[in-house]
Amino acid sequence: MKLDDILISKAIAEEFMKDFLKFMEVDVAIVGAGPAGIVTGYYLARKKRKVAIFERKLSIGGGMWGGGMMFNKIVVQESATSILKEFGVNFREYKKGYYVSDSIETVSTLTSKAVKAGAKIFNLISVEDVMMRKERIAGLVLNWSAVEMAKLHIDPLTIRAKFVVDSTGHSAEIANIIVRKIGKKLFTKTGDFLGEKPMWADVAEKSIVGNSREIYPGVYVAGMAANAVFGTPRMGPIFGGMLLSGKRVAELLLARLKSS
Ligand code: 48H
Repeated sequence: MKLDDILISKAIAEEFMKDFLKFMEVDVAIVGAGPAGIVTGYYLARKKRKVAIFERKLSIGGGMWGGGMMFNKIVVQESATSILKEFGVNFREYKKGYYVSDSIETVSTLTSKAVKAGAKIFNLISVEDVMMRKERIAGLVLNWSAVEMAKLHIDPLTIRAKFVVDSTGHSAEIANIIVRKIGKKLFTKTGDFLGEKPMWADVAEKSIVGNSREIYPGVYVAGMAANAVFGTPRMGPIFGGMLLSGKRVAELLLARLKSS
């Protein structure tokens, strides 16, 4: 059989567009495919929720690939090893309570499991704004990252979501958009974005699951962004909190979706 160049192009364009149209209305739209966003997507998709993850970069996995300072190992504490086990990621005990896994294996396994569970990941798309309905966020405003990078004046497209998750990491971009455009109305002590505090792994990892929750009607925060929103320290290259945070937000959303 002779290969037809045009059929190859049509296959890509048509199949992508089918997916894009299918995921224009979702239960949960997740911003950022770092470890927290991927884990959130996995637990939602596993329960048959329609979930799309939008990632600005070409690569999936956020800050996990590089481990700590490009030594591509990550540390996970005891309380999160059950998640590694559930995903089938290999790890070994370094010292009592400190477990180490290969960052490449971890990112690729989390991603593969999330996609196979049904979470749809769109890479190279940046979320530049939110869609608002009354006092609630009801969707995301998307553009190609290439448009963003080239600073082209091209209008975005919009998707509808029952709930949005901000898992954009240190920058907590969705929380910042809300404060900038809507005012100090986050569910923090002052309503403001409180900002990440300096390194303190123990406090950071103990706080992150509690910080992983709704921050504005219709918007939840997971991962590093959760500590940034609530003014809690960073934790360095220990990733248990990211996994536990993603799982926690998925559990909260599953309960909300059930009751809505
Ligand atoms: C689309 C976006 C947008 C946008 C950002 O940084 P991440 O890996 O985030 P987490 O929370 O899953 O994991 C944090 C961890 O990697 C980390 O940085 C740690 C533990 N640091 C501790 C420390 O002390 O430094 O992933 C976020 C993803 C990235 O891939 C971004 O490209 C993406 O979100 N993203 N995607 N639209 N507006 N903003």
